[in-house]
Order: sequence, then structure tokens, then C-alpha cells
Amino acid sequence: MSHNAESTAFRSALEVIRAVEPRVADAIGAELTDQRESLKLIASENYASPATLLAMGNWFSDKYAEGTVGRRFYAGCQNVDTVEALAAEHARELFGAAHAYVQPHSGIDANLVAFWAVLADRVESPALKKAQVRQVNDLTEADWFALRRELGNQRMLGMSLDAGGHLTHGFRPNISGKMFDQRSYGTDPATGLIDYDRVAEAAREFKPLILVGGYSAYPRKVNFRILREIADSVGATFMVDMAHFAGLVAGKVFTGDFDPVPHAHIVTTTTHKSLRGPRGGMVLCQPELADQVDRGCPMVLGGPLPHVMAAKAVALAEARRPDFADYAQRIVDNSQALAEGLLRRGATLVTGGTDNHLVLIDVSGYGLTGRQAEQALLDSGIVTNRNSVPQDPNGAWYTSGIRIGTPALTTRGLGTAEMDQTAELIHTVLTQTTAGANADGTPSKAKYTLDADLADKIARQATDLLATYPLYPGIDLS
Ligand code: DSN
Repeated sequence: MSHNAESTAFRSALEVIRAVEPRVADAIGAELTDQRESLKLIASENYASPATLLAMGNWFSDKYAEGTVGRRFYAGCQNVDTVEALAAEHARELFGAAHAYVQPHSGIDANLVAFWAVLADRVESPALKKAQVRQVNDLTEADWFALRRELGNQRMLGMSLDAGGHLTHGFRPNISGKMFDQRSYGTDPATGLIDYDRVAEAAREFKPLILVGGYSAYPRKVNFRILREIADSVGATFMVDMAHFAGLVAGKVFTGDFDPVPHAHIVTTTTHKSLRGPRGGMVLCQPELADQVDRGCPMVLGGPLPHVMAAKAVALAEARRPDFADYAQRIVDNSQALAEGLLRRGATLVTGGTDNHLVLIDVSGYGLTGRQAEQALLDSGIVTNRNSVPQDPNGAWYTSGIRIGTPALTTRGLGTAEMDQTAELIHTVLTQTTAGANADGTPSKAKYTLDADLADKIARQATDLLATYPLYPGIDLS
């Protein structure tokens, strides 16, 4: 698409919105400015293509399409069938999967669909049948415990939150922690790496129904062949949540033992992180789970979002192009350059480096909590998020880590030289920030001091760094 066409499309859309609620049009414009001007290092964010964005802003949003392709509970779904079938076909081809279900609205939804599919497939239970005809959200805490008891107190073994797992892998405040009796595997305290022997030992002791692989904040490759062998050895279903690294799988950076699709019974993902699609989720599975997965709506999902499925089809078509493999490799090259730049300047990184799209800095070495570091970086035009590190003494709110990732900056075109400059900016902010104190003199986990002029200077340097790599160069809203 020509730059002119992109500008015309987005300018016209904003003009139409402005005529109804100008503040929304202003906010959309302001968001583009903010995204253009900040150094976006949030590991789970990216920039979808104009084609993907435009595929979402249309009348597909008006259509109900509960059911699956060719088998809907509403009339008139032929065009939704077209885009859902296309998205699923692109997903199957891209990942070499037997079956793809592209309706989940988010990663959490995709995981819920997967959990219920496995339960329905593996467990014969009157209680489960009852739950399937009720709204899952209506179940009380007592219902969940009764259900779990009747299901045989089903067990899930997943990576712990502080080692980099996700809250949907059985963490107590999430519904997965209520559905399942959960145990987690952590990482080796000395290396920060997954110790597969310990995972096997935990699986032998705990005998989970589901073994979950995948992470949100683990900076290394995971050997999915070994995890599958562990799952098989205890009769567990092996599920992988590849939300963070789906783009690296799609781009064939993670292959063989490190590609989850041939090894797992069921794989979930989001579509908006390294995969660079619209905000949403997806489930891939082996044929024996397909029927249960396709019951995701109405089991746990509301009506599908046809406009988002259309955008998934566009983004997945983009990911099948040869240049996506080049993009995926550059994500990792950039992440490793960023890690090396930080290490050279004295930072402490969890696991000492990275194999994927993310780097986890342990900021306790700078005398800061994750929260202080996150805010100081934000003051300096660098957008990151705080994250726990293994055995984090500051818990999940303040944390001791900063998670940074390269999918978004790589989309803009920044390369390894700019990653070294980015490392310099981050290191300068972190070394120049000092932890503050509470009114009673005790150390604060939130307050900090950073010279405002220095923060402004760093923010200008960050903007200069980005100037050569304009975001959405084809879109001029002026
Ligand atoms: N919020 C996502 C992330 O940042 O990793 C995961 O849900």
C-alpha cells in the first residue's frame, strides 16, 4: 500500500470519528504521537501493520457469529466464515499445526479454552457436565472447590510466576489457580535456568493432569522435547503457552526441540506480541483435542470478534512472508546486543543474557526496586515494565526487576548499534537514580530521585535515536 493511501485511510477515519466525539479522535492521535516518541521496550508489545489495524475498524464488528465455521448459531455468517477459515488456515500453515482455533479474545481466554478442552477430554465427570451448561463466571469459590474435588482434584504443574511463568499457569489470584491444584517449577538459583531434572522430579511426585511450558519473563530457550517426555512419563497432557515467543516460532528462530508445536498436545498464544498481529488469542492443537477446543465459544468465550479475526488473517498472512523470518532473527540479534551492552556496563541480568526477545535486569544491583526503576526510565522516555526476578524479595508489586524486549523497536528498524546506545541510556538512568525514603525515614520501595534535567536529556536522546526509524512512516495525520 502506498504511503498516500495509508495517510488518507487514517486521516479519513479520524475525521469521521471527530465529527461524533472529538476527544476520542484526539486521544487516538495523541497515542500515535506518544508511541512515535518513546523508546518502547515492553517485551509483550509491538506495532501491528496498517493493514492489520485497518482490518479491525469495520462492520465485521457488528456481527454475531457464535459457533464455528459453517456451523453458526446465527444466520448470515458467510463472510465471517471466510475470514475465520482464512485465519485458521494461515495459522495451521505458519506453525505446522493440525488444528487452529482463532476465536479467543486474549491469551487468558486462549488458556481457559485449552484448560477446559483438556478437562473435557480427559475427565469423565457429572460436575464438569453441569459446569459446561452454566456461565463459568457465575461459579462461586465453593463451586470451584466442589468441582475440583469431583474431578479428582485435578493438578497442574507450571512455571512459577517469579521464575517467569504467567499468572494463568495456576497462580492463585487467577481462575486457573482455583480450577487446579497447582504446583510450580522454578529455576536453578545459581544459573536462573530451568532444571529439567527438577521438573521431572516434581512431575513424578505431583502427577499433574497438565504440564504447562511457556513463560512471560524467562529470557532463554525452553527444550519442549524434554518437557514432553516428562509429561508422557506421568501421563500428563503437555500444554505450551507461547504467547511471548510465537513470532520466534513463526519466524523459524525456534526450531526442533525449541519449537513447541510438534511436541505439545495443545499450544496457546496471543497474536499481538512478537507475532505482531491484532490484540487477541489463538489455540493450536493436535487432532484429538480439536472438537473440545472448538467448543471454546460458548464454553468460556462470548461471541467471536470477527473484525479481530479478519485482522488475525491479515497478520498471519504477513507472518508467512519470507521477510518475517528475517524480522524474527533481528528481534533476537537486537535482544542479545542489548544484553551485551548492559552487561558490559555492569548490569546484572537474570541468567546472564538472553536467547529470545527479552532481557530481565535485576535492578537491585543499582539499589532500586523494579517500581522505582520503571518510573525513572519512564521519566526519561523509556517505556519498560517492572517484573519479579526469581526468589524476588520485593514481591510482584514492587519487584526487583525490569523486563525489556525488542519486538517493537525491531519493527521500527532499529538494529544492534542502536541497542548498544539504548543500553547506555538505560544504564545512565539506573545509575543516576537514587532510592527515596518514607516520611518516617524508612527506605521507600516507590520513591526515587532523578535529576529532571538529566531525565529530559535522556528523553531527547531517546527521541533522536528513534528519529531515523519513524513509526508508521506512511501515516501523516497533520
Ligand atoms: N501482559 C502480558 C505480558 O506483558 O507479558 C502477559 O499477559
